[in-house]
Amino acid sequence: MPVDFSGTWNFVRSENLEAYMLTLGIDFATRKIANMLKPQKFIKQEGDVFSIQTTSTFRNYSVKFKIGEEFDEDNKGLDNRKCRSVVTWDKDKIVCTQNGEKKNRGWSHWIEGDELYLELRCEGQTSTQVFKRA
Ligand code: ECB
Repeated sequence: MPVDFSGTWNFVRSENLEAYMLTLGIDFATRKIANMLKPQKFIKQEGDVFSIQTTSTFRNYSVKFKIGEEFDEDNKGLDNRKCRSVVTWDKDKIVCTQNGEKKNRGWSHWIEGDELYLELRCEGQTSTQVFKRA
């Protein structure tokens, strides 16, 4: 059975978000707020077409993509940089490469039990977020 990321996922914990945000040049006040958030993820997966909505009390962020198809991403409400992004499968992980001004930028999602993992990468920094099925 192929992995299905669809569902509602509630934030459990994160690691190293501060360092990740620093690499993106997020200002002090925004980092303080962002570090307090417990975002929710709403993922819809239909074959190789995904929509991922991240919501929080502060800001929301949505992205839609098809595996293997490059798309323009504006990161609006995050660091607001524009990227040319593409998501591919790596076994049971989805791996996003965000090509743009920042080197080695991207993220991966995978599932372990009833937990959803998100690894956010930028330059030398990696931040991990863990969510649980609602
Ligand atoms: C949308 C909730 C977080 C809002 C934080 C606001 C400002 C901080 C600015 C930049 C920090 C970068 C990331 C915060 C962490 C996660 C936001 C969504 C990351 C993302 O791109 O998720 C992917 C994979 O699920 C789908 O877009």
